[in-house]
Amino acid sequence: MLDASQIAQFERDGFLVIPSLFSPEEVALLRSEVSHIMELERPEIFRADNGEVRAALAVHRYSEPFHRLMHTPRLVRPTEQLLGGEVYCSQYKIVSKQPMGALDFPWHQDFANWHDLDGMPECRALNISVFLDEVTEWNGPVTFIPGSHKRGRVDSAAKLLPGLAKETSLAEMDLQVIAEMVAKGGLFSPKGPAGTAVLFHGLTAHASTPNISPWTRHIIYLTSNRTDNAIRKPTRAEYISHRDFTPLAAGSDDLLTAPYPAAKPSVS
Ligand SMILES: O=C(O)CCC(=O)C(=O)O
Repeated sequence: MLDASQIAQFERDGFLVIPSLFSPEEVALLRSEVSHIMELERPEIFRADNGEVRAALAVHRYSEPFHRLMHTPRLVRPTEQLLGGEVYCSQYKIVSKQPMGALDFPWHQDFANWHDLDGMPECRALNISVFLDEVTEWNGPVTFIPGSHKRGRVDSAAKLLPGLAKETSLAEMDLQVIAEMVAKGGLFSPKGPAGTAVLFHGLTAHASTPNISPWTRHIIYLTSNRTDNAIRKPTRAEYISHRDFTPLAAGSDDLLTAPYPAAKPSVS
């Protein structure tokens, strides 16, 4: 659970970093699963024309460790606490930045797509991300504009990006608005070891540069939306914006490392 100062920080900045939320053992289990997932050919795995993976969506549907991860109380409870009620999983993905890769994410607010492409009524949704690799200034960290969520939804223009499914795009923000937000709030890129988590508001402006390092950068994103704010008019595939509005139930805290039926977790 978050304490009062963490909640105040989230409300002030629009994001909150939680160092070492997951242990090296838990991270190792998830990383070994990622290496299997990145080899799969499935519609949920988005690749650019040059073969670079941008993201693997709906990972809970084909990976038991990732299914368990989304039910760990360390992810579910802070989200419920910040959103003030029961939540369901509206999107769940691993975003990949391959060594020396070309893929980036221009400045955007996630709520723009949730609202315009999925019909989410209000911004009562947020992301919790977990680093699966150490994130440094070189491997394409996500950069946030502190306090930018307070400006509300701003104008954006749909931009097609390499490796995104054709029915989706990125809601790129206007450069002048970004400059004004940065003049007020500055820039901040959370960095740190694998296992670090970052919670961020659906209206917080963020972007990420390509990975210029020889190291991979995988980050998991669990997007949770309040069940009373479920999406009304989805236009994207179900594996991009989920229609199962069942509240996320938290399991036991050792869920991830508890014994698996097979000797080794595997993807199906
Ligand atoms: O992981 C990244 O580099 C950014 C991902 C992102 O901004 C998004 O999925 O909205």
